[in-house]
This record gives sequence, C-alpha cells and structure tokens, in this order.
Amino acid sequence: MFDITYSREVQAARASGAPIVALESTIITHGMPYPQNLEVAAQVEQDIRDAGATPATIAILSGVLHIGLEEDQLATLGTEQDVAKVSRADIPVCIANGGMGATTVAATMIAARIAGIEVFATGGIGGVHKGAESTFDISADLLELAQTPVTVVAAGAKAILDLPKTLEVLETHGVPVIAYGQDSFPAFWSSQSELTAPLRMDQAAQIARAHVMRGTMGLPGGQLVANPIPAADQIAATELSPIIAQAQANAEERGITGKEVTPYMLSRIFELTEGRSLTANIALVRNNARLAAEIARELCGFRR
Ligand code: PSU
Ligand code: MN
Repeated sequence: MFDITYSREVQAARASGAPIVALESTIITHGMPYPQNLEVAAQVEQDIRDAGATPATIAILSGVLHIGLEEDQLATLGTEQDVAKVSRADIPVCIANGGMGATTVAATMIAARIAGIEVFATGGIGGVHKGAESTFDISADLLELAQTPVTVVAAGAKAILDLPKTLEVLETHGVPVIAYGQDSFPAFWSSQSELTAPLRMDQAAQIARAHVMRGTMGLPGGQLVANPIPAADQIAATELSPIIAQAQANAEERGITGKEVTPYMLSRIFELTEGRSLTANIALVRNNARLAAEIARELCGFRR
C-alpha cells in the first residue's frame, strides 16, 4: 500500500458524507506565477466552501499522496523550487521515490478516484496541441477522461491548443463534452469559440444525473464540463490569437517540448498580455470551482 493523508476538513467531510471537490496543484506550481498562485489557491478553496462543499487540493509531499492540504502545506508547495509536474505516467514514480509532485488534471483524477471524490474543478484541461500532426503532442488528460470516473469542470480547452482536434479525440474516446448554459464550446480566456459543443446542459443537477448514469451503465470514464468564463472577464479571441501565435513561435525557437510546453506557453502569454491572461485565468477558475461545488452537492443528493 501507499500512504494517503487527508486534510482535517476533507476527513470531516468524508465522515459525514458531505460534498467534496478535488482541485489540482500543477496550476499552482506550473500554471501561475508566485505569489498570485498561492492567493488564488486559497481563494478557490474558499469559493468552494462558500458554495457549500469542501475543497480537496491534491499533491504529493515527500512521497505521500495528500487529499486536501493544510495552509502550511499549500505554502510549501507554492514556494518550493523543484516540484515535479506529475501526470499519469509519473504519479506512481513520484510516490515510490518519496518525491514532491504537483498533479495535472490526469493525475488529480486518478487521486480523486482513489479517494472517492467524483467532481473536480480546474482552469483548462490539456489537449491536442497545435502542430500535433508532426509533434504527436496530445495531453494524457484526454485519455484519463476516457477511463477515470470523475466529472471535470474546466473553461473548455486553452486556445493554445487545437480545439477541433481536441474535441475529435474526446469523441473518439467516448468522453461527453458538455457546454454549460450555452451551445458554443468555450475557449478558456474567451467564453465562445466557433465550435459547437457536442452536448449542452443548463443545470448542475442534469450534469450530476448524467455522471451517475455512466456509472450505473458500467461505462468507464468521466465527463468534461466546459463552463464559459464570465463575459466581463474574458479576453476576445481576436486579440489573443496573434499573442498565442507569437508564444507558439517563441516556444519553437527555444526548442521547448514535452511537458514544458504548457507551462512555457502560459508564462509567455502572461508576459505578452502584461498579466491580463492571469486575471482572466483567475476569474475562470473561481467560476469553475463554484459550478463544481454545485454539481458535487447535487451528486450527494442522488447518492443519499
Ligand atoms: N490549465 C491551466 N493551467 C495549467 C494547466 C491547465 O490553466 O497549469 C495544467 C493542468 O495541470 C493540465 C496540464 O493537466 O497543464 C496539461 O499539461 P500537458 O499539456 O503537458 O498534458
Ligand atoms: Mn503534452
């Protein structure tokens, strides 16, 4: 076996059967600059509490899988220099080696499933990168959604990705992609894209019911809920696309590949937008946390 530690509040929620929402930690270590990363992590946890659920930020500290972090543990994670970005391939290695690891969407889903948590909020999932036809860069997040029964609330996929190809891969693997409250598949920093989402739902209860039905029918995998960024916080796609193209060109010039691609693109876009991409990113994560809490509460109602 391996060690799992639950935070005090997650332990209490588990004991009473209260709704819990998982949160990833790569967004803290590799997705946002210090000190905003820590402010946002604490704020998002509070948003979940305010919406009537318990937050469980997931990470590996000294080889121990943590489901929910105490304040000092969150601070350690957000300031420590060599925390690994841990996805499906790395999570057993990190635990076996006693390492420090921040979990991606894929690894957070795995940990959530182990802990019996069915709903997870993040910013954006990884997907099929632009140029994937030559680089083969397709995030493990997509295959995780196909096999691990967790409903993931994200603001669609980042516009640094190839969105049509990302939707195609999800479709191939039987992952339901549900736009919340609109027809368009949202594009992370922008609430709309030119793509129509395969499914649309307008109520958290519908999403919870569909989640339960997958399990009842014995189907593996989770659901992707694509929750649009609030209109007031978005950055127009027309404004972003030249910036993304420049960041992409810079990544190629610098020979960035593999798991460094997403963190590099995020920090370069942060520089090129003079921090505005981060402001939008924060707004959408908070928005996702609130919806995830609502879904988790509905799910608790069905399970009783
Ligand atoms: N979305 C964000 N910030 C992030 C990520 C997504 O707004 O930091 C992270 C997530 O942890 C996601 C990962 O799982 O990037 C995807 O990385 P890759 O493309 O290497 O699979
Ligand atoms: Mn990748």
